[in-house]
Amino acid sequence: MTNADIARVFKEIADMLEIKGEDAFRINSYRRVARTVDDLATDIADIAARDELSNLPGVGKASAAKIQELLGTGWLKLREELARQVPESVLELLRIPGMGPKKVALLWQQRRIDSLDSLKEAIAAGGLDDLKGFGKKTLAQISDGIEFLQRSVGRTRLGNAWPIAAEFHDTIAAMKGVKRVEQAGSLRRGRETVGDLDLLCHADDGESVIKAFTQLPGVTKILAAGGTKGSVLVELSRGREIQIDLRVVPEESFGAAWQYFTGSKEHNIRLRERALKRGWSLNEYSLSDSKTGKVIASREEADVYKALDLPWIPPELREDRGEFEPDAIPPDLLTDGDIHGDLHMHTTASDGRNTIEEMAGAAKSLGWKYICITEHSRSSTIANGLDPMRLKQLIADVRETDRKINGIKIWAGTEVDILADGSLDYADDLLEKLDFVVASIHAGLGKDIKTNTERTLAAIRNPYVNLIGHPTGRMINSRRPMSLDMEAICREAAKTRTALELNASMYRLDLKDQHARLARDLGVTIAICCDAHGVESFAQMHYGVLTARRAALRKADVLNTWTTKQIEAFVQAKRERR
Ligand code: DGT
Ligand code: CA
Ligand code: CA
Ligand code: ZN
Repeated sequence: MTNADIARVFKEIADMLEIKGEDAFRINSYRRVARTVDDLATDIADIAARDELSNLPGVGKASAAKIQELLGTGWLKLREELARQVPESVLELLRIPGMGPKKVALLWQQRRIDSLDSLKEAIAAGGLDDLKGFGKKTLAQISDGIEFLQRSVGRTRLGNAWPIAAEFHDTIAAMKGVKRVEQAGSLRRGRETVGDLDLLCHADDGESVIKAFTQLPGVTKILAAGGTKGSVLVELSRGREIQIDLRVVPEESFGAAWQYFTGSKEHNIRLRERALKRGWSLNEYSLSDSKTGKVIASREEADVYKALDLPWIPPELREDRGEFEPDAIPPDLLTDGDIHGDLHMHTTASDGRNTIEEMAGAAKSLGWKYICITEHSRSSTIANGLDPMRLKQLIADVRETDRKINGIKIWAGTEVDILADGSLDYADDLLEKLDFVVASIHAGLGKDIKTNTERTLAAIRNPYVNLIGHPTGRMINSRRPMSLDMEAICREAAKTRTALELNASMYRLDLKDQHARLARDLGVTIAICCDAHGVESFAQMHYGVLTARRAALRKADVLNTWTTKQIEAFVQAKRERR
């Protein structure tokens, strides 16, 4: 069990206790443990092995014993007991945006609502109209939230699917007689969520590979196991599974199969039309002459595209969004290696887990040339935001660390809150002391499009604001985006030379691909940032790059591919513009 698994169990226990109406002190102690474990930089199993669990903040003897029980058996008696009392489907209600344990308790205890479906029915039938705390507006929001949840159900965030896909890829590649394994489907295209995983392989004995595949650890159900295709379910997290399809294909048609199973379906349809016009047919085996059956291309993916007078199209662009047009594929399409640093991150000074030195060290080992430390501002109290005094201290700390550490530039910045009226949480004369300013909206996302847009535009117009952080505020599968006039925002950003963020966190990916493409088309500079709260978050840069490639971003469109000097000039240019 990982730290995250253990934290999740403690959080679930707290939720279940709260839904049952137990006392607040007990509930909070479980929440505290969840937070402590989630924030740990070291593996909890190591701490347990050293018998040091009770040294952790908020972890008493009883909690330590529970952690030991979980690590030892994978089960927790208390959790199972509670689960018998509070059904899983009641816990599901917590996933509705804006719904907390107190509201769920009320619905469950007073109206016997125990699932998304029964809640939906009750609202439709007007059965909750007289329930205290559930006014017309709240009920409308809940209905909206349920619809959103049910639409996203079954799709897994790219960042949750990626490690599992990589693990299965490597395990299969190591099997006897396996010559080649590749990812296909939406994962290869870098979609923000994936329905299932698609793997292709070429092997001496397909049937035995499929058999071994269906018996791998983590498999919870075998859906199909034949000579050329196996399909299984694998546990992602408690109660959530993902399907993995493995297909064995002959070496001579590997390219055609890889092209076909990468999709998208819409892209494939267009490609097949092109083949048909030439009197050819295209399927997962080959591109061939319809009359004679002669194979034109099949071994390599690029051969298929080339025969159809197309350049090889990067998978991220295969969505039938104009990729067949001449010059649609930029020669300098962004790659992972183009990224030189990150401009949005947190340290222990606000709600991060690592120090400035540690973040700099990790960035340096990635070959990056600069980072910018951007702590939360004072309005973000739950994130331990900095008041002006603490920000001044942080600037001094950053400057000192920058002097001490060679080989990487460390800038002092902020992620300043954009307040309700569009003004910022720090005064201009304080912002002026910083090297780079990220401005983000963290509260009050539920307003109308005009209010949200005006609020964002006001921040863009501030001469010290260089980047708008996670512009829509969405959380994939859990929080909808703010409604925004994205075109107006892009136009103003381009005009004022303010960058927009493509937040690379797997929970956000905000701007999303289509918005980033619009921004690019309107001349906006994009910064891809991990919004790291610990050194391990830097690995998420890859999800940001994939999303940027889906938007056809070129290297020069992306601020953090620029040199240190160019970024400093970017900041200066906006300040001098007024
Ligand atoms: P997903 O799994 O919903 O995230 O999306 P994909 O794109 O991975 O779709 P999936 O797993 O159903 O199929 C993988 C690829 O196989 C898909 O992108 C294109 C190809 N494919 C599957 N079924 C069809 C089909 O009926 N027609 C065509 N042209 N291609 C198909
Ligand atoms: Ca798929
Ligand atoms: Ca599939
Ligand atoms: Zn942040």
